[in-house]
Amino acid sequence: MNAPAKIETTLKDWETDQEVRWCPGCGDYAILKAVQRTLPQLGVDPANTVFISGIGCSSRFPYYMESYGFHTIHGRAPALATGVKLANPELNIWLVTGDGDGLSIGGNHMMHVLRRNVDMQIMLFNNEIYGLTKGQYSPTSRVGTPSPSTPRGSVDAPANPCAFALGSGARFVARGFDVSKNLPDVLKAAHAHRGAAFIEIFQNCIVYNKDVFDDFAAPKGAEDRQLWLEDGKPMLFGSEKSGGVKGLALDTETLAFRVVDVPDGDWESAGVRVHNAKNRVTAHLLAELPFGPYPMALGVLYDDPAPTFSDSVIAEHEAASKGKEANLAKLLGTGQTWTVDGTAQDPV
Ligand SMILES: Cc1ncc(C[n+]2csc(CCOP(=O)(O)OP(=O)(O)O)c2C)c(N)n1
Ligand code: SF4
Ligand SMILES: [Mg+2]
Repeated sequence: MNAPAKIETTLKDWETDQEVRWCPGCGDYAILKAVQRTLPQLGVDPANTVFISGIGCSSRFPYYMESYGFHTIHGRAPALATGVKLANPELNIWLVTGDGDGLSIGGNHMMHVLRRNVDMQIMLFNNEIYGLTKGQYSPTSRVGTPSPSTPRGSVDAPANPCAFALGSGARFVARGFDVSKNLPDVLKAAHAHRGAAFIEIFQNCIVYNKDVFDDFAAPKGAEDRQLWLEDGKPMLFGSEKSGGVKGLALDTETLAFRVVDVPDGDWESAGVRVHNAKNRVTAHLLAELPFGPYPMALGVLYDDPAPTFSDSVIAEHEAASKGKEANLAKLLGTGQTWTVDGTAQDPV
């Protein structure tokens, strides 16, 4: 299959005339701009691009993209998107979902789109709350989150979206956050991957879960609390200006990462590991790194392509139909058939 010709667009070409109905200051605005800024760099054609969402504040996204789009039903965007991809594999599909839409009601559908490896970019806006329905706790809310449905604080352990994606068999797993300048690079990497590319995007719900990501997303001291992964590069964070450069080394006894100091930039002597995005084991460790003792692992955690669902399904259909004529009437008359006599008034 030839790669589609690159199309020249600008950010403006991806904006719609719809009134954007998110609360002032919502992190969704920054994600929208990041996507609208990234698409021209990818050279993709709006006429060949589809944004498909479920239900939630995040799922209003397709209204604001000048492309094709479906605002579907709660949790079911993966099913719709799978159908769209099979019907027209040339389309560039972006699925937009939230932590509630994608991991509560739609958790099951999310698992299957990932394990089937349907070729699309999946952006899960994680604000750790149900924004649209006025702030109930979600499957990613931290223990102790007070909400209308958990007035004394939630008691259940949160799901980790990236660990969920890896556990479901995803071949691309990445993380970013709404206002990060690196978000476009994460989106570009996801688009370059053939297959289901899962991106968790931390998003500030300024009304119902304000600033819960500030511990790592706030600009002050960010270099100490964010580990931006780059394939083939040592896993380093911090700086000489802050508490010194640090890195992640693998403890082979406990099979866990540990934070090590990197004096004089000599990361090799400090035992710092080089990030290998094809290593599924370290991807799991990075997804599960507890924030606090460790920095937040961001960027591309895992990227190891495998055959996609649409390619395999289409190849199977082509092999099955090779040399055969397409004749629906003949097909319907094949095998066991019945002739039903009688009428509604005089049933047999
Ligand atoms: C079948 C069904 N059940 C429940 C709802 C109510 N509902 C709408 S959005 C939503 C949760 C959205 O949360 P999330 O996906 O995190 O999106 P956010 O608003 O936070 O972006 C719920 C429970 C619904 N619309 N349909
Ligand atoms: S409720 Fe939260 S997520 Fe929804 S638009 Fe407002 S700030 Fe954004
Ligand atoms: Mg949410």
